[in-house]
Amino acid sequence: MENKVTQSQRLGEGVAPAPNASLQSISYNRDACAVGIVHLGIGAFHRAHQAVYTDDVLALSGGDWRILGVSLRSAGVRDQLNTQQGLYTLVEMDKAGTQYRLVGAISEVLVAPENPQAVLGAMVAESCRIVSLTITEKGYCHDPATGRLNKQHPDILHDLAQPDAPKSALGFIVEALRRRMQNNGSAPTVLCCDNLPSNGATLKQLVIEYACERDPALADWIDTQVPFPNTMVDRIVPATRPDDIEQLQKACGYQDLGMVKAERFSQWVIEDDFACGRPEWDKVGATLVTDVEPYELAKLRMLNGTHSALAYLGFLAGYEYVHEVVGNRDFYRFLRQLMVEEIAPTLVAPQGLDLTVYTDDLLERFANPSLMHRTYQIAMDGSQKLPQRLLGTLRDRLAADEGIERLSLAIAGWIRYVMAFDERGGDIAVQDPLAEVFQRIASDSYDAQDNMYRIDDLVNGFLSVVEVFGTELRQNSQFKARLTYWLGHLLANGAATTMKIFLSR
Ligand code: NAI
Ligand code: CS2
Repeated sequence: MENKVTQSQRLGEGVAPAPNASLQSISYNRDACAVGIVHLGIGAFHRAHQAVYTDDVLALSGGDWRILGVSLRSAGVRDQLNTQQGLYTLVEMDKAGTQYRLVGAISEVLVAPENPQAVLGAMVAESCRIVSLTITEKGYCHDPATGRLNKQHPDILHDLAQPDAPKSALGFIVEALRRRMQNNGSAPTVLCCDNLPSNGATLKQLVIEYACERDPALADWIDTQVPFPNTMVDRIVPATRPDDIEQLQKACGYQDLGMVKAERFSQWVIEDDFACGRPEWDKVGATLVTDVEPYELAKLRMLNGTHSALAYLGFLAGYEYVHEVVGNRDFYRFLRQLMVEEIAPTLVAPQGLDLTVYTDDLLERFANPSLMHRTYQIAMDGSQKLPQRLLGTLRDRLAADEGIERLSLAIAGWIRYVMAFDERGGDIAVQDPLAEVFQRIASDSYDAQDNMYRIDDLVNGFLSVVEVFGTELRQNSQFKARLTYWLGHLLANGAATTMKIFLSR
């Protein structure tokens, strides 16, 4: 049986091991289940979330729903998983302890840059009934403020010039759909599982915008034939660190370079709109609904908005990990007030969700010390995250003439972070598609003679980045004033002292 693991050997080498009681193994015949899903973006989150739900369905009732993973960028995960027949370990950690389970839903991984035709072939096959994605917010080649296609994105320019050898997810999806239309084939469902607002609808609009550039008739076919259901996805899945691999080896007796770790909590809310079937995810804990919006807005604003706030302010204060930030009493109080006083009032809670209970549940999840979730990881790609995490909330608060102090301090924290130097004089390696733009704004706002930053220039410069802030926020005098005030404090006093100043008001 391929699902065996061996003591002090790599997972998948197939030698009968000494059974490890704490390791939940595969309980179904993987070879009896054909591939039915092609997943673009075979990263940690997919392997700890959608693939686990799908693995549970296969264990429950079988079916041709195995997953062909695709990396559109690099060979790392392919090299980790293909030598172990797609098998990997999920390590679930919380205060109740640690659980280990093998996940068998993934059949293999393809690396698109090495063989784009193999990826297209898998997406075009009639057996492919779902194309799903977790390619990060920046993978959509869109303007984060408007959700519209960035037609000047290098990958889009490449794909329009070489449509049969695409680089972008949009390029792969549209070329595959074109071939399926030409073959008079069935239309798959395209299932976005990224943290985007109205993620399915946003992706559909981007796909149609791109398809219009190639063939309006194709765009019409996609518009009428291909479902793009919205989803809300939630599980905290930090990037795997070398320590995690070592700890797994000590616990289970084998090396698994493709392992992933996650909190025990997991939630998946899916719009039930599929063209040619889906796994029975509702039988294994997912929630199928007609309207995902209330769930998605609550999660993106309450969890992700607060995550981003603590990532920037916590990193600046010198905290490497999320649990350390919420372990600081000042930061804990600030984050709880941010959720209760400024975010929750903008929401209509999904049926059955008490937003105050949700607030405390989120803070408890953030406090999980086992995850070792780095503030630096959450801080990346902020230009692609802020619009749906903090700026939508800000706009609603301004429209309601309600207070924006905590939101302003959080956004000031992001500006201070992307200025790319920390509070101890070190550099911050800002990971963001617009990092160079931010660097230029910061340097243009620096007064060498006085050895200080002109804060008005900083604020005006950052608010002029329309891909993040759109066009109207820079006109809002209240927001500009409060952003200027808190950015001034962060530059003069640092994040920890600024937090004390905030709480003492
Ligand atoms: P990861 O870094 O493990 O994987 C990212 C995947 O996206 C990789 O396969 C990478 O090749 C691909 N990718 C990156 N840039 C791309 C681009 N420009 N075009 C195409 N593919 C690209 O990250 P992880 O943890 O899997 O998260 C991925 C996404 O999943 C997040 O950005 C978020 O939208 C969503 N998510 C993540 C959660 C988490 O806790 N990690 C929880 C909820 C949602
Ligand atoms: C995090 C999310 O890295 C980040 O930006 O805020 O990945 C977060 O862990 C998930 O959305 C939780 O569901």
